Amino acid sequence: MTTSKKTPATAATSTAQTKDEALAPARRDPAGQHMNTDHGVGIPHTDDSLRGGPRGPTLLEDFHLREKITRFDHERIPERAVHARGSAAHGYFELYKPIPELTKAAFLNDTTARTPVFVRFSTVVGSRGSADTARDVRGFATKFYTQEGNFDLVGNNIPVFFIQDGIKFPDLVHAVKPEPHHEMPQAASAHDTFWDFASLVPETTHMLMWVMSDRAIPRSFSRMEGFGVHTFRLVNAAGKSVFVKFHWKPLLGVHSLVWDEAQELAGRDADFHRRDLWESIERGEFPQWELGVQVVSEADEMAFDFDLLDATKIIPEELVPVQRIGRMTLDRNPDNFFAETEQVAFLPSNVVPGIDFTNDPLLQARLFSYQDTQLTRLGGPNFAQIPINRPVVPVHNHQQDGFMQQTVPTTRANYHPNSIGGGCPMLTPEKAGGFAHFPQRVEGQKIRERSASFADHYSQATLFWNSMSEPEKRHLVKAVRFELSKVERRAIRQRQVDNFANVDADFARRVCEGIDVDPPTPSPRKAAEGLGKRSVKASPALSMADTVKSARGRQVAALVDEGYSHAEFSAVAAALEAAGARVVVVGKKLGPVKSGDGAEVDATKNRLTVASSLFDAVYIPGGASAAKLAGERDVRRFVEEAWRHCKPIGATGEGVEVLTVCDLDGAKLAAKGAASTVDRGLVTCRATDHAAFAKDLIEAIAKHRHWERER
Ligand code: HDE
Repeated sequence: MTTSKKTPATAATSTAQTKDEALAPARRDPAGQHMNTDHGVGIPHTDDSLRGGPRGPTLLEDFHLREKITRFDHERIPERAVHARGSAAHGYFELYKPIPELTKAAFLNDTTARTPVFVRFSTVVGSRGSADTARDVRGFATKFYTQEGNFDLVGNNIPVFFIQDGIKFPDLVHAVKPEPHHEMPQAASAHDTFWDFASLVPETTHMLMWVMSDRAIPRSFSRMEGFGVHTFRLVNAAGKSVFVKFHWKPLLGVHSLVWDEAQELAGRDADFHRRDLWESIERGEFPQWELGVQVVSEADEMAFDFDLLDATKIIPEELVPVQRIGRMTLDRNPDNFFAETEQVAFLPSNVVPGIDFTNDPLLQARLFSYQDTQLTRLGGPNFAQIPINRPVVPVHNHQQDGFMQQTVPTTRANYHPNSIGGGCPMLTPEKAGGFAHFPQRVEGQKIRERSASFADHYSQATLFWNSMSEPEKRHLVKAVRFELSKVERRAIRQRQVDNFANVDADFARRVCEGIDVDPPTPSPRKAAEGLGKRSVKASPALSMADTVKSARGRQVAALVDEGYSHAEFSAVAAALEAAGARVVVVGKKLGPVKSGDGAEVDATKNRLTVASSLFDAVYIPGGASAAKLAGERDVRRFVEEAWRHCKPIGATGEGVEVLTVCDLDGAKLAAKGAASTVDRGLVTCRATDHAAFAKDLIEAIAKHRHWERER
């Protein structure tokens, strides 16, 4: 990672490092080293405890045994109350063009800088050991180690939140977590307490639409969007402020799994997303996102038909376009999960000069909560000194003591003002990079009251529904029916469908099918007050239908057996790999598989451990192997499952015969001698020229899924 070529002239940045350099002294490499205790004494023997004779009692004086067991006993720290399961990566952010008119933040004005970042993705509801593919919101938290201090953008992959005021967060989380009497279900919102709360709190409706949509089962972290959710402020050097929403736009587009596949993956590979992130970085396929901003002037604060301070609302991109201002690349996996991914502490209150808060009542509560939670989770107030949390600029202040202080202050003057220490550390004037809060005018009576401008809980839920493609609508309806089918209390199901009747009559009617409720009647709704009229009826940007489509990073399972055609396999595999896909050879057994034409290939997976759910596409080459594959039940299952999950399937030569024994809803296969034939993402070819076939298969893979197969 390179350092900024230009360091802003602030007192605080004089000896700043990159994050990689900052982590260097904390790295502990045992290579070539002898083992010793925590107090530095060499350990000659670690396999037997100290005993009074070979069959005698263990002696208390065995300090090595005691240290080893005590350290083990205390290896676990409390898991995060929410977002417990996460995976993270290091990377950097690069700015496209300076934006001094919007903000004075140095890292948003220096195109020569590579600002180090550490990003942690997470699910919200499940425990640390739960599965990656649960239907859930994903956390998308980014720590920018800027030359002016840390900026933490602690966002989600969904742009709105369930509640408008932070005071309801404990209620929401209690309701969605496993039920208190038996701690079930794990990592799932499909149970009574969640839908009881949701149906009683209609402000959840908009977010419910997102969580029931395919957005809540992403294909990978690298294929999901990120959002800062709240409206923040940017402040420029002249002290002028604008409102801003932050976005992360994935360069690979936004893509999701199908629900049946997500459930199967939870068993096949509970680490599906974690592994994808890790392996793609190890392979050098670095996930990338563009940072986008939606900017609204102070004058337009009340111009929209929603309140900018209400975190259950988006600003439709068609009203305020997203300006892409820079790009983030994740290029390095952590050295150690606990030290980095587990100990990282994100604080929405970590901002740098030029970025500031608004009065969003959800954001305001977060400014307190995250600091507070780390005190227990990381054992005291010195958590900011843990290597992964330290800024890359040196820290000097009079905070002191507390559990696990990691620095040794040498000054006698631990207060301000002082003369004994020469007045140091000196204050950092605003002009030299000191943070000055935006002087927003504040007045009002102390009241516990929600603004009337927050009262409309349905219009944007309707906007979301109206913006979906038909397959997306279908999936959303199915997801709600799945969840409500698991709700045992009929009254809760009824109340929820009555709420959904306010979103769209057709949606509510479709949701009701088969879940034993009466036809929905809309629940009472209120209109928001005191707002302008700027709005849209549909927002194409909300749909995933027109996202970036690419074969890059796609995993293709090649099903081979003895006698496969190496000529066909290698021609197609080369074309797929040239398009950025990765071909994984799946055999009956691991190891070398002999082809019918001399060469051989190494099966790195066998059908005992993998299923089509782990891949984006399936390819079956021709050769004598085809007859064997056609006779195998697990091969038929592999192909039929890929078909059901709407995945691209390709076969060449005799490989097409394998498809004839599979139930593929009568899909059209290539006739004898025919070149590439395509039917609903099923690409087959019986000719010898495979260029057209490979092109069609790559196109089918880039499309991600072929929803036209769904019944
Ligand atoms: Fe969080 N949230 N949250 N949250 N949140 C936590 O902080 C909280 C909210 C988000 O990878 C906790 O360090 C309150 C919105 C992410 O380490 C906790 C409220 C958004 C992460 C907490 C919210 C988020 C957290 C648990 C309502 C999207 C994981 C452990 C006022 C903008 C960060 C921790 C990581 C984690 C509190 C609402 C995102 C308990 C009180 C809205 C990505 O402090």
